[in-house]
Amino acid sequence: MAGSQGERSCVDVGGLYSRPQRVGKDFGAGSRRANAKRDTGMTMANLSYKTAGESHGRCVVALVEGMPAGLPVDADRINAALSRRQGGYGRGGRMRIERDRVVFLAGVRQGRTIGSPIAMQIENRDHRIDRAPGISRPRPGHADFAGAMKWLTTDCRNTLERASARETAGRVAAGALAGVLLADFGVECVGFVRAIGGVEGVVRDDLSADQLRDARDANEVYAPDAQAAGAMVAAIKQAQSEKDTLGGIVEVRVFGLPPGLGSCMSWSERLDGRIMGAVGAIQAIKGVEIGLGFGCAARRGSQVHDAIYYDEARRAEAAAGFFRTTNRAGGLEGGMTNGQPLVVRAAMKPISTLLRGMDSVNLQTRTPERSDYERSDICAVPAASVVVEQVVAFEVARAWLEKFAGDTLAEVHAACTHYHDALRHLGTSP
Ligand code: EPS
Repeated sequence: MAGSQGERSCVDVGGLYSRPQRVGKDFGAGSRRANAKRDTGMTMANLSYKTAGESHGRCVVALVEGMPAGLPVDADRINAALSRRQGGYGRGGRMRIERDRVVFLAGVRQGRTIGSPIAMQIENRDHRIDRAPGISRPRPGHADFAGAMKWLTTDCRNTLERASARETAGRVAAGALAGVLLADFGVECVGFVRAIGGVEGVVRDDLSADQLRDARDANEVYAPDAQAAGAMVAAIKQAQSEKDTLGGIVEVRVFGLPPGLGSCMSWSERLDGRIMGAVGAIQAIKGVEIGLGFGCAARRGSQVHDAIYYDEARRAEAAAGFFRTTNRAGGLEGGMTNGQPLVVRAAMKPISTLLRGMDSVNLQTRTPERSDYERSDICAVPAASVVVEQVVAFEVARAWLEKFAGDTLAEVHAACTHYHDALRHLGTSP
């Protein structure tokens, strides 16, 4: 049987940055060294990231730790994600000023990661934080009011500078870097817009990653349903003319995942909870669901769960021949991937800065006044689809490196190969 202790410890993975041979997506038979390392009880830094930066400060910074050495950092891919985040119909004047591009400050040599923390910087062209006016009439829905109470101030400026969705440029840079890792294993995350302002598109469940991406990229609201996309643009124009804002629903599908990422052994290891937490922590997100999500509640079990089948001819695929004809679970059972595409949806509230304002209170005088207005977006749902896509990518990459740990990319490949080899032989004689 593949994966015995002796077998694991004697196979070499080759040079530091070399990749073991892969056979299409079946990952072939490979080294056991990464697992041998895990058997020694050696601990490795978890993949994690932090961001720093204020909306009108000098820059946004993302600091990523735990990335294996030897990953070619595809700056074009990261910049493409940053540009997509800046785009989408409904954005305000700020996005005509900014030109988000990543600058690697640390962690990379000759185009590859070296295993150290990776610092990425995105410049803010509109940096004027010291000259930006104070805000004392909090915008309902924004962080203004709660932040003023928390930090005992009548000026909401400090709070809003950090609460601003400008910070999501850093999350996208980190997620896109994680996406570079995932792409090396054939895993693709595709985020798109499902609904804006009550206009919902129809998106078939059986689209491939490429089909989904092509349909999404064909219009300026990132909605794969072209007809609905037109109606979404019209809805945004209407909201703008009424000095109002719009929210919507975004969806992310992750293709090419093996079973077994995440774990049911501890609540904090469950991948569903980790994804929901990370997505729920994105600015303006008020709801997150996986697969059928809230739709499960009114159905019977037979209409919720996905029956299991097996096809010997598909044994070389990532799920080792096991398959489902439905994906209501959204690719997760027991907090672990089950070999189906991961499906995550998130509800974004409308932007809280309204041209028409809302009833508020002047924190200095405590008299009723309309809320403050600052230049803002009318609808940032298309941008949010990119942010959620990248935040999900990061959580998946973190789970990936937990299961397939390694100091170098080559070792991560070796661990992955070993697992797929074992999976293909599950339940059969050696
Ligand atoms: C934001 C207000 C606007 C948005 C900003 C988020 O910025 P400004 O006040 O400078 O016009 O454009 O989003 C971004 C800058 C971005 O990069 O997404 C807010 O108040 O949250």
